[in-house]
Amino acid sequence: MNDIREFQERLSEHTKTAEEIVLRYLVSVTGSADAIPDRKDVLMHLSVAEAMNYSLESGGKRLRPMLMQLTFELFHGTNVQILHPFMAAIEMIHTYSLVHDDLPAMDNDLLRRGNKTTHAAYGEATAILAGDGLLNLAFETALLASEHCADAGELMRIVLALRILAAKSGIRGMVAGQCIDLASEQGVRPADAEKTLYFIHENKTAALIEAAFMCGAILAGAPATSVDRMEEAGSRIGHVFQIRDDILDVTGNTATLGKTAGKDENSGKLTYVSLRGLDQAKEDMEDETEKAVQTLKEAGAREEDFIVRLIRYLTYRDH
Ligand code: GRG
Repeated sequence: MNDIREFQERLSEHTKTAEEIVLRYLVSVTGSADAIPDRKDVLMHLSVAEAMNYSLESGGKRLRPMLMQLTFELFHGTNVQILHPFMAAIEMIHTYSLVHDDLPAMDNDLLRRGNKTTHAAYGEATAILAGDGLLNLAFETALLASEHCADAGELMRIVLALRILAAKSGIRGMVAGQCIDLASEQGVRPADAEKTLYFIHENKTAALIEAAFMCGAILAGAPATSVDRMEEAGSRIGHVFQIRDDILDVTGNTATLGKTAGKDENSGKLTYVSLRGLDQAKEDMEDETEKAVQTLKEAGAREEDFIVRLIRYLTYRDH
């Protein structure tokens, strides 16, 4: 019991730290409007900037920046000045994807992180632009790391981390997963449901988690073999995360989740639970977790390390 309480306390400290780092890089609402020529235009511009900050400030588990920081520490990284902009960048990319996913043309939801979705609060056009703004701000922010690199080796690591972040969130990563997910929701029935679902989860969910692990390792100066290992761990953890998400859609409630529960089940969507059943889904999630922990241990993590405890916690998270 004490163990669980101690873990929860450390989790909220880590969440607070990650959040504080991310929010340092919010866009300046009034400052960014200085160059707009006409008063009337300024209002639209201000509301997009405000909507960007609204979506970033509205909570969330801050899991991706947290995992990046823990991986950086696992590989004994020291220059946090190059890490922090990347932590903010990955949360901005994640947040933009949620803002766009909630739009009427996609998942069409009014509740996110316990708050109104961005389009529900600011209107659709503003939410689309806020997502676009966040995606670009992410790369602008990650590039700030280059102002703090100590030598040419560190600059190369920043470039490599940028490439990973761009690829994992783009058309060969998260966007690809979203495309196939949307197609399956629009009634395109895959010939091989299991393979298709694996592809969706690997890209829509796991790709960004892989990026978090890989960027943390790269920025800390870990060798290529360790970066590959972290990609594998990230992939497994991404699948665990998504299986848990699918389970929560069935067993969770809207108030705790902070988003609409039961949506996938009601729409007859292809999910891990609809494919394998609740019991098998739980079993598979636990197997994947063990394999992910093993990979982390091969990279030097110990059972008692917070990163390992966090990975285990993902199988029983309630939101
Ligand atoms: C719009 C290109 C584009 C992609 C959208 C993120 C996403 C892809 C869709 C959202 C729906 C969904 C179930 C995605 C799977 C990943 C996932 C579970 C996201 C929610 O992440 P959490 O739980 O969210 O970490 P918080 O709010 O805690 O940050």
